[in-house]
Amino acid sequence: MKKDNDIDDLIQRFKNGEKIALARLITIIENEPDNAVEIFKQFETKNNESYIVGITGSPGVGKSTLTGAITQKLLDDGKKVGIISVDPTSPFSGGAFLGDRIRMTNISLHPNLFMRSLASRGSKGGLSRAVFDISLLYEAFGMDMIIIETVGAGQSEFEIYNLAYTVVVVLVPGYGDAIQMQKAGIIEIGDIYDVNKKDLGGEDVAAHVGMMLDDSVFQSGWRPPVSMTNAITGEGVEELTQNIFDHKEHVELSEELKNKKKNRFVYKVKALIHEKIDEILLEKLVNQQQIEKIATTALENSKFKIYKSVNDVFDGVNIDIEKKE
Ligand SMILES: Nc1nc2c(ncn2[C@@H]2O[C@H](COP(=O)(O)OP(=O)(O)OP(=O)(O)O)[C@@H](O)[C@H]2O)c(=O)[nH]1
Ligand SMILES: [Mg+2]
Repeated sequence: MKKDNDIDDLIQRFKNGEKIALARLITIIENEPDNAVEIFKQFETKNNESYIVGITGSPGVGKSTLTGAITQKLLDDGKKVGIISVDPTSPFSGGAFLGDRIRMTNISLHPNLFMRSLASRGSKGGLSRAVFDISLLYEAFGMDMIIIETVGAGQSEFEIYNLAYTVVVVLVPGYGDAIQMQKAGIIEIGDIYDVNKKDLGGEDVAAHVGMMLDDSVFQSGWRPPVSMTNAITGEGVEELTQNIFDHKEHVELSEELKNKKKNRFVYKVKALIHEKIDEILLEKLVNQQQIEKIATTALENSKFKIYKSVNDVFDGVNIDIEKKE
């Protein structure tokens, strides 16, 4: 546990808008999730709202470059932006992060921008916890827009559509045919599609996506638009950014935003309850020492008994949980 006055001081500086205090608080929450309660308690009266955009797509399609280009536009409009980049391919939190850093150096010093990269492994309490907690801190910090960049759709530890209000799916030329896209579940999750690297072609990919969208039914009344960009030169980025704002307006005018916000919290509450249940059960049923004992006994005697030994833990246990009213 951090000393209370440490955290108090950081919170004060955070409330004064110091980016360095935001960075420290993120680090504390990532490494010592138990401190989250202490930290978030301080924001009880705050009710800041950020709009959350998810940018997803296969490795190397240009998500970071695009994020940089979109962010530049938002900063030019005087918006405060928080970025969270998740890189599941990097085993080290420093790895791909460095590359992202280099691509974004020209804007990363902007006073209205804050960015954080996360490796998919290594966050205590899990990746989805870290992403959520950082987004919550960004909201407390007064970000207008939060952009979450994550590889892939559906394979990540957390699903981007549980957190973001607008999901942008980024594709590239030569992505493959419509069937592959459908198999990858890509057509279901995007609110917006973008074919990046248009300098290398990609009209066929855009046409395929368009055709598939034409065949789909959109109950929300929003038909995902398809744009083409060159993230390096910025060509098409204006249109993509406009699409994001159009979708934002669409969800704001309907009930959708309310549902999305609720979904984001339902997802989080479930995760937190799972954590608590794990904690309680481990405490009541078996402690760490007993777990280790079962493991060593199995290793020393018969490793094939491991299943039985774990089952034995539950043998005759009466899990009598009373429901709170
Ligand atoms: N030709 C071309 N190259 C691009 C374009 N956009 C990005 N790139 C390049 O594609 C490579 C990958 O770009 P990133 O922005 O790192 O892609 P990413 O999707 O964030 O990559 P990961 O986070 O590693 O999955 C870099 O070398 C970029 O310079 C584009 O529009 N055209
Ligand atoms: Mg990236």
